[in-house]
Amino acid sequence: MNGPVSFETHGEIGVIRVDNPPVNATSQAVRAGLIAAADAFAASDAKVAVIVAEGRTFIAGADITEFGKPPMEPHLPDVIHHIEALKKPVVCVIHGTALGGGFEVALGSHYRVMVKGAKIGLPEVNLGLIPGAGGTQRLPRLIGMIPACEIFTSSRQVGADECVKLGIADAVSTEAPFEAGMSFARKVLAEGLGVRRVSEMTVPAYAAADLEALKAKVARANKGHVCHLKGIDVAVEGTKLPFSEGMKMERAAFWELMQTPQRAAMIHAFFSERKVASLPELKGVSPRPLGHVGVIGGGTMGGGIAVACLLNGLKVTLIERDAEAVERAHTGIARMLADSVKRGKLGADARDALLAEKLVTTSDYPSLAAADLIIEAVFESMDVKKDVFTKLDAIARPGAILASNTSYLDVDEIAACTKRPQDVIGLHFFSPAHVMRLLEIVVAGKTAPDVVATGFALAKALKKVPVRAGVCDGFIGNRILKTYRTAADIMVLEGASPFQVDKALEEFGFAMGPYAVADLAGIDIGYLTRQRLAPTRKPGERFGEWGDVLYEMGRLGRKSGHGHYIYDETSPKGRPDPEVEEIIARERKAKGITPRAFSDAEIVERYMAAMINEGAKVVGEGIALRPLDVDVTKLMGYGFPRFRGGPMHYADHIGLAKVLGTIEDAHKAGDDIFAPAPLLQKLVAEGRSFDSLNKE
Ligand code: T1G
Repeated sequence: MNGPVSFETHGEIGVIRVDNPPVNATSQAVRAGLIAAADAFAASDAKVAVIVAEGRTFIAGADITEFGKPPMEPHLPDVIHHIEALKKPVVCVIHGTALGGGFEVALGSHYRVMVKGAKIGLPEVNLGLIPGAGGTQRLPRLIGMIPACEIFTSSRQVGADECVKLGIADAVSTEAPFEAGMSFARKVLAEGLGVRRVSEMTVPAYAAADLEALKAKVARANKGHVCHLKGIDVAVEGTKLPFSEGMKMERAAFWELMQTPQRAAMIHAFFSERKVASLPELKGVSPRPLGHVGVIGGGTMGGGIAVACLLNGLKVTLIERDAEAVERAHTGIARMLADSVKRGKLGADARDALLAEKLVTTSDYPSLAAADLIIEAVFESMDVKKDVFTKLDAIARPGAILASNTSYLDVDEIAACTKRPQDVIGLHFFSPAHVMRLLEIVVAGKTAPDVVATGFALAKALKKVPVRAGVCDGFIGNRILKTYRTAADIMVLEGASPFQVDKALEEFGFAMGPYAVADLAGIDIGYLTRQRLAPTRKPGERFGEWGDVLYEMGRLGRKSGHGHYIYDETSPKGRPDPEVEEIIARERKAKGITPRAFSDAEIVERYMAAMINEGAKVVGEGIALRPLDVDVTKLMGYGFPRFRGGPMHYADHIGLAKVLGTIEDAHKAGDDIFAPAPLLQKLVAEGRSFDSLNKE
């Protein structure tokens, strides 16, 4: 047999081998190959078959590149049914991550052996789908309704030991995949084990209350998403029917979801998070060494960066200004690592080894002389940063990379205070730096290509999602944030309540609205930003100033128990403070504004138009390479709802002409933030989408 699936016999054991790099996705050729191999097994003298995959993982799912295209036979559910219906037993060997359709192939096998370290999962909900090849019908029969629904609605990966406990796996092997399969097949032969079809099992009894509790938890955790509860409904109702009828129900629901904008958005997000790291400028460019990282500043950001590096095997030397600050930084790092131990992400011994062997905290700059990369994470003041970079320039070894974690300052200006501007780059982490996956790689005018490549290599090492950004105030994320925050403020000045704005945007899918975010970040942050921007404001530029009033009243947001919202034991998540409306009313009056009503729809439309328009400016100016880079930035760092795919994908979905219309209408009031982006105008004139730029 040629193609990605082969069949061979070893004595009484048949081996069905899948080899479809990079992750053995069940492409059409794999599906057809599995059918042919199953038939070859049936026709052979082999008494038991092993399904095993080459490469780093068993089948990692359906071939997502086929989504959105006309489905091609054989369909995966039919392939799996073909395997399950065989009259001779089939053993599936799972290594790496058997996800989605890959795990469903395993469920259609009669036995499952997992290689140590292997995991299974049903992550379809991350793509706006549900398992579509029997997962909702077989898994509840195998392990029970509640654990099955928990697995496919959480999309979590389940390790081999837990799979044995749940009844998913029959054994865990320390052998390599092929040998593990052969050993288990010999056991099947020796014990005369026959076929064992999951589809012929019945769902163990479960308490309706447990199901309702799970549904409530899933609904809370996935506001706005459709697929999670749909999957539970199909699992519950489908398994009450004969298996073939349940499969029809699952298939219908799967194809219904396949047509939704949510599925298109989440597939866009999936591929964009990968494509964002592939840049033409990096082709063939090798990164510099990256074993030893220096961090300057042990505060929230510096400590978080140090922990991110330590958790990913890098040696860290962290500098603080004096012994007390060094001690404080070390304590902070130890606390974050202890939290990782508590959450089961790190063993206690491993934590101790990191602190003993991989971390040095000191006030002695010369200890950075051997560092490969030094990340400055001190106070957001250009003078302070220039002082640090001047020192670093003098002690860092030749070829060491000097990076700033600045969130908006000019990296060109920072580079210019060193003798090695080619070695200077911005690495903008997001707080908490050891948790948030976004990393803006800010490329200054003289940054060398291999320094850029090293920034991307660092992101990969830290399991972060890197986005290349050019130098401007706020780079990609914060620059766009400033615009849509101002758009929200202008709507509040014109009559909307900040609480209505938050509610409308949370209904749209944001985890939090802009004013709840302002409370969380700290009203003082907003105050300092307005102070910083004051000298550059144009006459007549409209912006909200009630935040300054709150600041002067000592209302710093969540950290002081009072901001736009009141946070106390009766309302830990915050309740609107009516006094804020009075403060805003006074500001409107002082500015001669007669308030008008806003609908929730208009709030969302205007807010999103401002975000999209600024995104188009950022792409048009080359600050972001492609619209997908803007999408990834907002998805990974600013809580943009994943089921909408990012602002630029969302713009394509609602139509760029509509967005431009909203912008032009808003611009009539004269606010610069609503000046139409030339790129948006160009695309509308040419009848093109933002996505058409992603393919270039
Ligand atoms: N289809 C096509 N290509 C895929 C793919 C897939 N399912 N998964 C990964 N790739 C590509 C990816 O684009 C990248 O390509 C390369 O493989 C390495 O991926 C019927 C309908 C498996 C954990 O959702 O979670 O089955 O950039 O960089 O970090 O019910 O890939 O190299 O050209 O992510 O080692 C369900 C999605 C599908 C799994 C490996 N399965 N993949 O992570 O490598 S829906 C998934 C992953 C389904 C059934 C339903 C990860 C990984 P390139 P990578 P990685």
